[in-house]
Amino acid sequence: MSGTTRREALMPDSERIAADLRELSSFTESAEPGWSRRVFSEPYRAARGFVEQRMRGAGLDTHVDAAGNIVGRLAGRRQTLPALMTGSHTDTVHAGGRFDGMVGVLGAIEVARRLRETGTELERDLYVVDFLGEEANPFGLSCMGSRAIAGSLSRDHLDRQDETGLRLGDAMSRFGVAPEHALEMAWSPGSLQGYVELHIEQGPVLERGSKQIGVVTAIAGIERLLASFSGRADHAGTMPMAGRQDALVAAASAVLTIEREACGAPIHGVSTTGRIESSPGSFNIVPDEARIWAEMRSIDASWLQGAKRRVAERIAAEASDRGVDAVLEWLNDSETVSATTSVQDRIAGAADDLGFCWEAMPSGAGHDAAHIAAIAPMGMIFVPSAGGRSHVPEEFTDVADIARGVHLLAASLVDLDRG
Ligand code: HGY
Ligand code: MN
Ligand code: MN
Ligand code: MN
Repeated sequence: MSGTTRREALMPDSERIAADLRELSSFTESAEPGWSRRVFSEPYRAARGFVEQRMRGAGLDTHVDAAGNIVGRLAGRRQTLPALMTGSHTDTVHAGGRFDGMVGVLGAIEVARRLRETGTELERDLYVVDFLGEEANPFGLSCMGSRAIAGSLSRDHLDRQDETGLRLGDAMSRFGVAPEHALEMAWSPGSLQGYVELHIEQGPVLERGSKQIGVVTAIAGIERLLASFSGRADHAGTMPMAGRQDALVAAASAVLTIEREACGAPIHGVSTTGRIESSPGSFNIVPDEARIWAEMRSIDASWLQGAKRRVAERIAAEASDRGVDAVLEWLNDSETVSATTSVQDRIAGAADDLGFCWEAMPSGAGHDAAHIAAIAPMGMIFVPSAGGRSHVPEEFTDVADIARGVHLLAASLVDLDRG
């Protein structure tokens, strides 16, 4: 069968993908709007059971590794060759969408089905992975499972605590995984020929440009900040403005500093303060304590490091002018990572052969791919997000767009398999 015929033959079954997405989206934490399937939650556990069952139904041998990743394997002809890997995640943000991550896991399972149904036997093993805990979470560590596979999960990570004081390592143990072994389970560089992740774009670029496919060039680095402000409580009616040490105003000033810094980024930069808290929280008491949870991202690594430094200096100075102490704790989430040019070229070539219009673009969102890139040549395929919305109940990608992404994922993996 010629290359083109083989590619056409790998066209996925859209109805099957849509049915799987519907069923997976039924596992959600509450009656709130949107989808909530946080890492370690019961709906997450149940959803993983569904995913493992679908992997097996697609002919994948499955196991759960020490870090809690569900790993499915489709044996290739020559199993000593460096393997191929694809996958994504099935945890969600709180009140989020039903496509972020899911498209990459269910799409990869559909690829495995189509390879078997068309008798397309790969030279190499193909691994399909549902990575544990990709989303930001109360432990402050995203991409738990892909870090373990990449060998970048550390003991410090396992010691991170949520707001109840529960250690991440203990939460993993309660979930049935073996965190101690997760520290020693890294896949060796060279064990993988390539990793390709299919994901929704989560932004407006493809829709605005009327493109069907994004070929990802880089994944933004993410720096997260927990800033605490301590001032002095006073009577809100009697203390003159000039004499106040208002922690909440200092925090609000920091929020604007963080936003302004990103707005001035020369190439690419975004920043968000997702949460602010203050106490004592009464109309008539000047707040003496405040905290903000923020993050900054960029594909421009040097700008990101400079931005961290400038923001830290400015926040400290503005707080000091107000007689407020500021304590900043930075949590590096992930480094800026470039996709591998040769993998990008394979994806773009397959997209051309399939007649899909595509554009090369960076990812402002973080992904498991950013960590797997440490041990494998990495590429990502984006499909459009309606209105550019994600991490919200309105998140939507049309099944025809998803099917194009799955088709391209299959064709790209077949091309990579040829070496
Ligand atoms: O936050 C992110 O960028 C990803 O969607 N988890
Ligand atoms: Mn995601
Ligand atoms: Mn996400
Ligand atoms: Mn991802």
